[in-house]
Amino acid sequence: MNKTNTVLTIAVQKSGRLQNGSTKLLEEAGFSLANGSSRALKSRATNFPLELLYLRDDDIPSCVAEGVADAGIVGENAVAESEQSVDIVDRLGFARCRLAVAVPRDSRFETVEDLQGKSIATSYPVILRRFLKSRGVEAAIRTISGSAEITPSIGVSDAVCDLVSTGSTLMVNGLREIETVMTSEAVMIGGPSPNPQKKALLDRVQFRMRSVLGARDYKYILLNCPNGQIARITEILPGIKSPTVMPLATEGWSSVHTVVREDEFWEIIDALKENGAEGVLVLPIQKLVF
Ligand code: PRT
Ligand code: ZN
Repeated sequence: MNKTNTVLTIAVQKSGRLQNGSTKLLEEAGFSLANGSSRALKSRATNFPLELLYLRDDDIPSCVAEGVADAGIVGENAVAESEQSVDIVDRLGFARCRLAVAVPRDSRFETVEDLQGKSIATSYPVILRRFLKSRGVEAAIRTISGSAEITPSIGVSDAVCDLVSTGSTLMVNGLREIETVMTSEAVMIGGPSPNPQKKALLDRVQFRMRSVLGARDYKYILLNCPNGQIARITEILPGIKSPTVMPLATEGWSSVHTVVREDEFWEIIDALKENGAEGVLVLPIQKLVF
């Protein structure tokens, strides 16, 4: 399979909000990651030619662009802020958040245009500058490495531009969101032109990761219904392929099995019940290979 000694290097966050999701995804994709010292800067998978580099998230895009790592898992916001030439090769669906402009709750500011001539504190000056330009707003950008939310209350800025997930940090700091600058989630990035051996390894890693990600969106569903309702139930079910129908021990009844997207399931459950479905069972799927 991997006859050369080529090893694929993926940079992941050493500690922080991306670390858990990155490790979980790689482990669910079947890579056994050695549990070394928490101070280790790299580790080798024991069952695949894969090495992980543990870095600060901000360093991951440049590390991939410069070829120190072949790929990386990082927030889309960090990729945009870095302006490095890397490709987003997969969207990973965790660490979802948005970069938003927020203002003091009682202020008169309603849109970013109201911040003309004002000051905005942020850790994302590159993205914010581009956003302000696109809206024709000239405002002073105060670059700060963290805790931007505190700056309006201590008189350092009129507004902030920071990451938001639940919104509770903004609320605690008396701030109100007025604009979404970008939405973000964890992404897999790749650098320019990997050699063919590395490309082949990266393809295998991506294939496995996509199988895990695909499975997260789908559920395996089983239900019982009278035989006379099978045709109607099958019409309602938006399965990947035609459902499996098996007779039950009870005369005149069948069990119907299929795979549906979780969001679709909630849309069809009422119609299933109205059409005679009983004992509906919904199970998680570990891997889904299309
Ligand atoms: O040490 P290192 O540099 O590696 O980590 P870091 O401290 O720079 O980043 P970290 O671990 O905090 O975040 C890593 C990535 O997680 C970010 O770049 C985003 O892509 C993603 N992410 C998702 C978030 C959040 N959600 C988030 N809520 N990053 C930060 N926050 C912070 C935000 O800055 C604010 O202070 O959480 C607070 C807001 O949260 P809510 O829930 O109160 O709205
Ligand atoms: Zn960081």
